[in-house]
Amino acid sequence: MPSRPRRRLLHTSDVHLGAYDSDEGGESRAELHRTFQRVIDIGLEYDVDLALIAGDFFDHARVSDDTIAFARDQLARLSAPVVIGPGNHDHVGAGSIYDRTAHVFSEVDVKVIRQTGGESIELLDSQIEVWGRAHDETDSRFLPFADPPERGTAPWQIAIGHGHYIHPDALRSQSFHILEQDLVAADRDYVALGHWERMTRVSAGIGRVAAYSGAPKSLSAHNGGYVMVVDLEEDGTVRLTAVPVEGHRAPIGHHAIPTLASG
Ligand SMILES: [Mn+2]
Repeated sequence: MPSRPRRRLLHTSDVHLGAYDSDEGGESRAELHRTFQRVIDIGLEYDVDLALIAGDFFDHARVSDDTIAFARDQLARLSAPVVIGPGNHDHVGAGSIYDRTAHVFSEVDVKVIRQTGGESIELLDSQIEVWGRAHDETDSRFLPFADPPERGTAPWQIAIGHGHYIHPDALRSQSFHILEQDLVAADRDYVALGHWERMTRVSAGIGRVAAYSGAPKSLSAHNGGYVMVVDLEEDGTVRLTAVPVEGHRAPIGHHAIPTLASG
C-alpha cells in the first residue's frame, strides 16, 4: 500500500453540554464548560487535523442559547474541522438540537452526521473520509454500524458511532447495539465510538482500531477524564494516546488503554 498522509485526530464523546443548564451560574455547569474548554485546549496542544465528537455532545434539545454559543466559541478555537455524530441524547429527528445549532455552527467548520441511512463526509482535501449513521428517535433498535458502504477512495477511512459495544456472546438487552461483527465488516482504519463514559478499546478485526474515547468528564461515576488522540501514520499504523483532561496524569499510550478483548 502506498504511504499515506500523516494525520492526527482528536476523539471525544459524551460531553453532555447543557446537562446543568437549569443550574445557570452554578458550579457544575461552570465545571462542565471548563472540561470542554480543556478538551479543545488538548486539540490545540496536539495540533490535531480533525476533531470527532462521537455523540451526546449535547445533553438534550432544550439546552440554553448560551450553551450553544459556548459550544460554537470553543469549536471555533480549533483551526481543524469537526465532525459530530449524534448520540441518544442529541438525535437528529423532529426538534433536534442540531436544528437549533445549524445557523450558529454555520460560522465554524462543523459537520453533523444527519442522515439516518448513513452518510460519508470527505475532509482535508479528501485525505480522510468519515462515515456515520444518525438516529432520529423513531427506531429503538437502531444499529449505528448497520450496512456501512464499501471503503471509499480517501486514504484514511474512519467511522463514527454511538452505542453499546456488544460482545458476540452477550445478550442483546440494550438499544444502540454495536456489534463486533459490524465493526469488522465496516473495515475502517479507525472507528470513533461514543456512549460509554469509560475509555475502552474494542476489537474491530485484525489490523483495525476501534475505541470509546470515554467522557471528558463523567456525569455519574468516576469513569471519564480522558480524550483520545489518534495518530494516523504513513505506514497505515493507527496509534492511540489517552490524554487526561485535567493534566495531572501523564498521557496513556496505545498498549495501556483498557481493552475489551474479543471472545
Ligand atoms: Mn449516550
